Amino acid sequence: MLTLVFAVYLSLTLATAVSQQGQYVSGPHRGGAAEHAAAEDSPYGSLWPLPREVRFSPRSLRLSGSSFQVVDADESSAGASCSILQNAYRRYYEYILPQFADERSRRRGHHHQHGSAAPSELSELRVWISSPDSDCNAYPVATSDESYELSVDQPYAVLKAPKVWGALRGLETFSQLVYEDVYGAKNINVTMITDFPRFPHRGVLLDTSRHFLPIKVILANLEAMAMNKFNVFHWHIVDDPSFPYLSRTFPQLSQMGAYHPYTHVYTPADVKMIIEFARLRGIRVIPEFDTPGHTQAWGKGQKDLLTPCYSGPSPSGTFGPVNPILNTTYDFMELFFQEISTVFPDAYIHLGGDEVDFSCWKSNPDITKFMNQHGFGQDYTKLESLYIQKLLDIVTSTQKGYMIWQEVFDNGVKLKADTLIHVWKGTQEQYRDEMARVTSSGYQTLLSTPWYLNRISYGQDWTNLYKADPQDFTGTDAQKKLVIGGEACMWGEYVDATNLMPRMWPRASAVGERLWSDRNVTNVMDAYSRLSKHRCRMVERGIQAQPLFSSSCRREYK
Ligand code: CP6
Repeated sequence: MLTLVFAVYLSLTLATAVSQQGQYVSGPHRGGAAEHAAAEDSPYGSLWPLPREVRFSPRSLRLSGSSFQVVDADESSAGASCSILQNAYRRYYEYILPQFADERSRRRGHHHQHGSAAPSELSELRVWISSPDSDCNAYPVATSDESYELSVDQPYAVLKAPKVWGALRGLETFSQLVYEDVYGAKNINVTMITDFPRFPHRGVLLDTSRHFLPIKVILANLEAMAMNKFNVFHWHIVDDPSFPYLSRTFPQLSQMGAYHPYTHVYTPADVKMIIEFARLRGIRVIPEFDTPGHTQAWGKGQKDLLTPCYSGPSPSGTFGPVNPILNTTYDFMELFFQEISTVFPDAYIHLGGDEVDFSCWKSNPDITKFMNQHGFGQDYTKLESLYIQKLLDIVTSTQKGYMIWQEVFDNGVKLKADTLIHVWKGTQEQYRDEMARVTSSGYQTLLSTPWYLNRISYGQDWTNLYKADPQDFTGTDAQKKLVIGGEACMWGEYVDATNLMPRMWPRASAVGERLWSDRNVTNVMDAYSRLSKHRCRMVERGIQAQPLFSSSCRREYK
């Protein structure tokens, strides 16, 4: 272990962030992803989301482009065959020293001598995976360890993490510590960081049904998610307007239901690529196949799946939700979800269950007869629950866990104990009450209501996103522990590849910090300073993140 002696250091614990701001106005992170604005600089430079514990020394070290490298520590349980790490080293080297990345790839194999760094130079970042099993070849899961410790000191920095997932988060943090001086040279201050996430589920929802999102945009968004330490891509892949998922078992679903059967579909190879790209960044991919509502596009390629609506005594030619009274419906769902369970490696599938419109069911005489036979009276939530119950049993038999929108819980459907309830509705008061109800029933929950990024308004709405807290409700400690995190949602009615990224970033970053950092990290002025710089860094890395307010970046988007 390194013993770090800080001749002068500020122990900037979270509680003292506010009081010490004044002492550190000309802190170490002037420059770097520089951003020019009138507001006072944060003592934490451009770190986003804020780590648990940060100790900066004023002593700065130079990163030499010709010799700096990211390497496996000798003690590490992960080696050269660990693609997650090797891939991440390359990525972050390029972000840290873009002007040297090409040269470095030519020099590969010519190893720099350990310990030969000039004074005040940082020669290496050594990445040390300390657990015997690094998780190198695994997929990230809900319980993956994302903690890490980072010590930046002479002659080399050490990033120690039990698993590769923590190493990924730590590499991002390391890259955020690097700043550029007035001559354009890269520097980093002697720093100690201990970090781990507040919540295990930190998601972003993309809707690829209202508008088809090209693979390129999905990948760019995953890249931006990694910069903000998000770890779940909730892929709302199909819905009413289109069915872009190319199913091997039921190819006619996208053949008939996609906006275009060849150009506006996600092939099995596309899906594989997205899942692997996400894995390399420690991001889980949870697909959502929303039923029984939001299924208009399914009906185009699957005969008899949807309920025929009636106008008086005869069918009107329109269709409603999935038809819950036919055995063929469940035969289809079984085959379909068998496929989904093999295509998507995550242990969870999101099954939707939101916003079911009963008017079509009400119009259909066969449904009415079924309702009477089952003694459901006029209570269509009972019919909805019957359908969901059967679906949950089908999905359970594929060995998957499930997430569902809050309506399924509200309707009293019997759920497996490990079901995740996704809260998305209502006012602040209503969603707090809902979180309290869900957790008092013993279910795990995650929040999206305050984080609908598709809703926009004039001004700095990120502060509202930032202030929302998923544990702000009345309940016991045991209830609070059932909150696993939240998701920023980008519904696609008014969003496609032309406006997704600026609408998402840096607004989603506000949610990212809420879900990663300590709950006491709530200083909006401090956040503004760091987020402005973080936004410029995203722009430098090619992300079209929109500005927070009047400002400039050292390197504007090009
Ligand atoms: N689609 C689906 C949607 C929405 C939901 N589910 C939605 C509802 C309200 C707003 C935005 C989106 N478009 N399938 C709700 C979970 Cl404001």
